[in-house]
Amino acid sequence: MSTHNDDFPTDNPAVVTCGLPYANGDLHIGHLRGYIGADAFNRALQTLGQETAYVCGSDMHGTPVAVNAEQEGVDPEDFALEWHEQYAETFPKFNVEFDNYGHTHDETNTELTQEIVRTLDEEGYIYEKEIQVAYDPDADQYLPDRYVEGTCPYCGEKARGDECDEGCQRHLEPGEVEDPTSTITGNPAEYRERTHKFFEVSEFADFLTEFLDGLEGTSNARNQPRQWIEDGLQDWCITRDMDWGIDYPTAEDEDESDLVLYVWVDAPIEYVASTKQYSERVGTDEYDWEQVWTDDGEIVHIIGRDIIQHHTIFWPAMLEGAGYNKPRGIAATGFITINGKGLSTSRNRAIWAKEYLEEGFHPDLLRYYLTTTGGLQQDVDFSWDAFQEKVNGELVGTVGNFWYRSLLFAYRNYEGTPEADVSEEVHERIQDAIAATRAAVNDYDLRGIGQAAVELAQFGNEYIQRNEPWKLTDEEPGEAAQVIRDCVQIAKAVGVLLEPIAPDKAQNLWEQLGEDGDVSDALLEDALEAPPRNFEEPGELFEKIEDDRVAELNEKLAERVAEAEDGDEDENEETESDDTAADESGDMADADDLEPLADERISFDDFQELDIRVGRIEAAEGIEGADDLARLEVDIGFETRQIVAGIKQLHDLDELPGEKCVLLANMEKAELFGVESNGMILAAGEEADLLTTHGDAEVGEKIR
Ligand code: B3M
Ligand code: ZN
Repeated sequence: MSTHNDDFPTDNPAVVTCGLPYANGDLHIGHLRGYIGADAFNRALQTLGQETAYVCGSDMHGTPVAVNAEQEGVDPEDFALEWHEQYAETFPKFNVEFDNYGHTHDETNTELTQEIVRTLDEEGYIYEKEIQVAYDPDADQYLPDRYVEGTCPYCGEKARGDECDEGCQRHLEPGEVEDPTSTITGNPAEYRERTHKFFEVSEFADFLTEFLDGLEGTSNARNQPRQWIEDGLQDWCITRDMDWGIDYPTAEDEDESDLVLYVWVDAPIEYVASTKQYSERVGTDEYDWEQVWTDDGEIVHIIGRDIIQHHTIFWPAMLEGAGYNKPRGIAATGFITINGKGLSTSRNRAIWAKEYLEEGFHPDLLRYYLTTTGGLQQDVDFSWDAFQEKVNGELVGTVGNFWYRSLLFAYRNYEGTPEADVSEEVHERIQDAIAATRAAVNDYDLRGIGQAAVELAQFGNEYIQRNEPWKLTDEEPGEAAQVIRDCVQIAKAVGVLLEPIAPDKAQNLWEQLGEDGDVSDALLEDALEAPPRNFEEPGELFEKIEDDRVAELNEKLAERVAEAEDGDEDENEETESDDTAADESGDMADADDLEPLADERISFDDFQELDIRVGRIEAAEGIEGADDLARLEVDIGFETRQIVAGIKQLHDLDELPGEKCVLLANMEKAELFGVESNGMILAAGEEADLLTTHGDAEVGEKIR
């Protein structure tokens, strides 16, 4: 990872933020994935001893809110506030604990936004330009952003207003959407000339290139923007013809502007405003927002992958232009699917926050599932079956089982922690787990954090099994005490390490061990501190999810999706993307979008000429200087091949080693960016979905 930074923990205060949810609808698993991930990451930073604040707020403005409020016939402010309050109540139920949760329409954000825009203006980064703006004559209304739909000029996918949400994910400027129609009346839009304000993003190309060189976080967020800079940066229209939003700031002697700021101006500023509110509440001695944002703070943004451009281009340019500090790390989450199919709120194929809680599942189970399957960057598929398997296997079977048997044994035989020293072996094993956690945090590797804890519990189970203390209590009481002393220490360490992911469960364990205070205040090193001498009889902390429960949940979900489909039949197929840290992706390409089938037939002999083999990826790394290319080492049985593939942006390269793949072994050799490619990996579609085998085909076997 390219970084010029000192490792966490540093002496500077940090702030962790999460993309602001639009205050316009129910929260679901796609949202939760981001907020839980960021919360866990923030907690993990704290276990390293990093001073941090975790802040966020509701995104109240823009057409995503205005359009929905209008549909319900309510005032956008009332509409957004109601959702805001609901979000503020819901997050803590998932142990997502923001130090401050504000909203973009509050005074702090309004003032700060206007101040920042004024500064950008004074610094000469804002200019006026006449542009063509879409207008609906029947509705007698301009059509900013989501009021207009059409075709993306870059990739030809259907786009709505300001985003190519189903295609290339680019931000689209006003007037860029081709064949625009009004979403209010369905009429083709007219164009009218209007004067708007522009922010000179193009001035920041060199700054942004350097900024990206030092940026930490996930590879998607660090790499994608390079391409956009290479393609040439456009200036950014920062005003809109609508009432709902923050007014464009004018000088005292000027008339009030009839333009509001584009939602993407004031939304990220809420990161700063929310930090400021936190600082004001606890006092600047305790946490100084100005130090963080203008001096030497460590700023980490966790976002959805559909808003990378806003956070790696517009936002740092704004911060630089206005004299603020820039983010140290940006992590962007991947796709989320439900039973292998794209999450879709309109099709009711989603797991809703409310529903999960009503089903009575503990929040830490979902936290565990989402963070250990998805980390910060990887795609997540949720199914109740996989959820059950993970909970029953890892939480009940490994962690819970180890905790319970260790503490119960200790309680029954010693009324608590036996009087003995922790063995060298166990001390070192815990130290290794601490080191693994520390490294994972610095790599923005949330899965690694969970893994360090669970693997330690696994070690604990093996340790008991291997030492069989139950056989020792009578004959070798000293040895038995030693083994159980070790187990109690491992149990405590697993609790400390698992706290970022399962904070309630870790706290329960903490209390069972007779510890005072909060495990969330513990540092990683505390995993090595002895627990109190005495504790009470422990209870089990995790409960198995039964099969009939899963069957019932599957049925409910299937019914719901079917109902939504029935209701949809007469209507035009509507695909919906989400306004959240989540991404939605359908699993079936539209037949219109598919490449036509080839007319010409080939002979079997022709096919035989293709030497297609099963391989296993052994190593994968990005090729320096090439935006899309990765260098892979692929074992094909006889030998290991070096292959160059255009998958750098599309896959998490760290995830590939160990994966089976399919490759064309007798492809002509080629050299790309000075690296020889000896074969070709087969993949499907724009996202380069890698082909693999599903049975037990061995590496090297031929495909026929
Ligand atoms: N409100 C939601 C989204 O596009 C948007 C995020 C703002 S973050 C500053 O994911
Ligand atoms: Zn596009």
